[in-house]
Amino acid sequence: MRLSAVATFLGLASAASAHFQMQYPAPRGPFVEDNEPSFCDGYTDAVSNRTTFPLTNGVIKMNSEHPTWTVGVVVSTKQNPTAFGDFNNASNESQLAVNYFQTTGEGLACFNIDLSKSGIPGVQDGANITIEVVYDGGDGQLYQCADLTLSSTVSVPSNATSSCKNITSAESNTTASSTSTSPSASTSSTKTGAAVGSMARVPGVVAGLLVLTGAVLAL
Ligand SMILES: [Cu+2]
Repeated sequence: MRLSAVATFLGLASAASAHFQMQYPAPRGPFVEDNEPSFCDGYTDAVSNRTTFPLTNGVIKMNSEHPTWTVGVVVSTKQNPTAFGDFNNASNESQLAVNYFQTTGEGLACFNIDLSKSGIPGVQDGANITIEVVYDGGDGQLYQCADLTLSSTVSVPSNATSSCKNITSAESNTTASSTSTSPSASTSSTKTGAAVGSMARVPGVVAGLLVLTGAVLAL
């Protein structure tokens, strides 16, 4: 009885240890499941054979072994980022190129990454950067890194994404533009609200004048 309970627990534990694998661009080294909760899947140093990666209209292809998951992508512009802090800006905030979003589905998945719109200083044609994909499928945060050289003239190879299910990502630039849109939207709704409010006050003013008039007449 106890043994079968232990076996069931181990079975669940091994199923829960399924993670994710970045397929494109190539990660720093072969996937090591046990190291994925660690910085860059345990690969602490940048590789010399960097992937030449599109500055605009890039794609991340990965395999998810969890049915529901959250993913985001952070960027380091250091030549050899060796720790999580190397992916932060001077204010110690994550340099996000793809904002965290949640999606569903196991298997191959692709999402967009447009580094040219990330607004991160130093992200430009010819730059060496490192991306870290941060994934959480319910058993903690997991990390894989890819060392890149950005190019404005290459595009994603078609075979890199051929068998891929496209999913919608909330890129940081998309969020930034929707953020910049929403203040004007809320401003206009505030204006509308103010207009409605002043319209609503008019009858009160009129009523007050009528009362005054009535009071004057009564005198
Ligand atoms: Cu997992």
